[in-house]
Amino acid sequence: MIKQQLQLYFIMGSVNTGASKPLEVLEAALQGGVTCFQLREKGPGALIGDEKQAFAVACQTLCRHFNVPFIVNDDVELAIAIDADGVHVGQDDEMAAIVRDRIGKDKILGVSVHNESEMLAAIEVGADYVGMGPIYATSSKADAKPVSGTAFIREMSRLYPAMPIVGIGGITIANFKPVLEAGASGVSIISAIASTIDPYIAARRFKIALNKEVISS
Ligand code: FQP
Ligand code: MG
Repeated sequence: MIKQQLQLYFIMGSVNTGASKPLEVLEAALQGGVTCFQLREKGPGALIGDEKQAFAVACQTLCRHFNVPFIVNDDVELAIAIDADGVHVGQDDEMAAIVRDRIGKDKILGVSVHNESEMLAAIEVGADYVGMGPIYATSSKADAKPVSGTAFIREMSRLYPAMPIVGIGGITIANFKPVLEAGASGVSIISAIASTIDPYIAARRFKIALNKEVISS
């Protein structure tokens, strides 16, 4: 179930959409077939406080309409306040074990991992999926770690096949295949959907290409 939902995991904040309106971009991406959404409202110019919460609720409403899980990045407080479907945390955020306690076992918990000990810790806290990256060079995260490639996905998916993996960082329609071949259930996309002229077309193209991969594998 969660593995299918990770297939085309769209991530966006109000600062990732250039001249386009964020909610219009999200709606287009949902129409194009993204299977999960993470609100990542951070970086210069990001909304805060009540404005962030109102934007989050608007995104959540759109996601509900398309039956797509709505995940909040970093901000556990906000996720609980608006009853989001889940939270994604990295190693520098609130500890995953505490987040799991706060959100309960029925919510989706995603954790970023970069090595096997972080992977084991994520399994132990009952993470529903792990994010791995940056697979390729990315411009969406100023403090991104060095590019990891797909080797770590390959290794972890072999050792821990029950834990769903999503690849993130610099993924495009031209380079996503090795991520799935390495064992990821899906790919996370920011720019290649949010920063394009037509996010509907971008999402649709990903969707069609991903479905082809599933059939041929
Ligand atoms: N994987 C994923 C997901 N989502 C993310 N936001 C990250 C990794 C990165 O805390 P983190 O998480 O290292 O950085 P930031 O909070 O700046 O995004 F798997 F969902 F694709
Ligand atoms: Mg984080």
